[in-house]
Amino acid sequence: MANVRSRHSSIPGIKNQIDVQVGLVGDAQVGKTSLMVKYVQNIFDEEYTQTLGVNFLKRKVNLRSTDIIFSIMDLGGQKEFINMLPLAAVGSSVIIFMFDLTRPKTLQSIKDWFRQAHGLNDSAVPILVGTKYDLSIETDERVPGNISCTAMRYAQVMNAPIVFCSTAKSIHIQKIFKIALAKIFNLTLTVPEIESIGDPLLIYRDFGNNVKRQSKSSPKRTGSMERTPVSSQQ
Ligand SMILES: Nc1nc2c(ncn2[C@@H]2O[C@H](COP(=O)(O)OP(=O)(O)O)[C@@H](O)[C@H]2O)c(=O)[nH]1
Ligand SMILES: [Mg+2]
Repeated sequence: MANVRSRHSSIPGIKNQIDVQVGLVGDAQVGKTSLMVKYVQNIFDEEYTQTLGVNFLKRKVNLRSTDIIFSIMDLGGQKEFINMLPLAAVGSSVIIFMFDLTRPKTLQSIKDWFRQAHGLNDSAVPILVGTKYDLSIETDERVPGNISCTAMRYAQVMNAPIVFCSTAKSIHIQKIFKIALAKIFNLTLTVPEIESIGDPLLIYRDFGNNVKRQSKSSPKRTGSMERTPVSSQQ
């Protein structure tokens, strides 16, 4: 089990504690800070405040008789903050790669984010998250199929669970972190998967398992992100 720090308590009534660091990466304005604030404080604020460098917030959740302390590291998305990437990637058990479902270019950038973060830390569980599901269905009622299909191919190559979410409408926010815990601690999750194109995808059973033991020749790594065209339509 990589990158988790645990403290066992021998005092009755004091729970064991495990620290789990989660790194959020992705282009500017995809919704990293919003996701972190929503998950930790249950607040969604439409005002955009640019994140400078790295922010972090903590949230405690209970897993059986253990307190899990999530430290969520939120990286500024501007390219000039790429040198801060080690702060979000190194030491994280989970790296959440985020793109905006209304801006296909932000999905294309995941290739770079993944390459760089994976180079710094190949034992973290990757999770691919498409944000602003509410906005993406506003005009069309369904998220455009091509971005869903491309994102699914990326998830396959990254061996990453994939989740579409909306911070504004509270869709799948808690589930992202439940999936993270399930993958780190090898737990069985009973949350139903959502695999239909156009729906808010939630696919996790086959991806992100045994990340450390994943070899380059693994059957999961069937595609290449390089060969995957991403529509540039906005
Ligand atoms: N409609 C909608 N807007 C969102 C959502 N998530 C983030 N935003 C907005 O997108 C903008 C950028 O979000 P922010 O969290 O600052 O992005 P960051 O640069 O990746 O940290 C802000 O104006 C947010 O209010 C969402 O799920 N739905
Ligand atoms: Mg931010």
